[in-house]
Amino acid sequence: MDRKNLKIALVNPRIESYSSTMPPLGLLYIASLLETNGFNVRIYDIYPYDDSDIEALIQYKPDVVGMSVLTDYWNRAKYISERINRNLSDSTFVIGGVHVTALPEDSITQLKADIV
Ligand code: B12
Repeated sequence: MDRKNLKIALVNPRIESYSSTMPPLGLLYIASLLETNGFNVRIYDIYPYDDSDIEALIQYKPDVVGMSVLTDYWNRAKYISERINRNLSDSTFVIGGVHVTALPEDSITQLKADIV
């Protein structure tokens, strides 16, 4: 498949905290590298209080979903990953970030991801 036709969505499972108003820099680094190499990337910095951003992600039908997980984000990440697994079963689901780097086996099992 042509790189430009591969739809990649990067997901930040945002929670409410004073510093969570910052953009997710780690995901943005990944997005910039992918764009430089010709890939089509969208960032979903998911609003914590309703599911409209999750619905938009599902409607987009990405080929690859990459979600970043800090420990503080765990419950929200679990909720979003359940929606991804239920509605985007054909997408490759990749997880990364501080929490899953520390606990890769537990994370890939609990979030039912394809790649950690
Ligand atoms: C700078 C920093 C901040 C800044 C900027 C964060 C931002 N907007 O990205 C501010 C002050 C805003 C901040 C806030 C918070 N932070 Co902070 N922060 C850091 C710090 C010092 C460096 C992070 C960084 O920029 N790393 C460099 C980038 C490149 O790494 P990265 O984001 O992890 O992403 C890379 C990889 O992890 C990986 N990756 C990440 N996601 C994904 C996803 C996929 C699919 C893949 C394949 C790879 C991948 O690839 C990325 C590129 O290389 C670290 C401590 C440290 N020394 O690492 C703490 C740290 C990450 N923060 C931490 C915490 C708890 C928070 C807050 C939740 C605090 C709070 N309660 O509000 C918030 C979260 C807000 C947010 N949106 O991120 C903890 C996380 C602990 C944990 N177990 O999860 C850390 C480890 C500090 C600590 N020791 O407690 N933080």
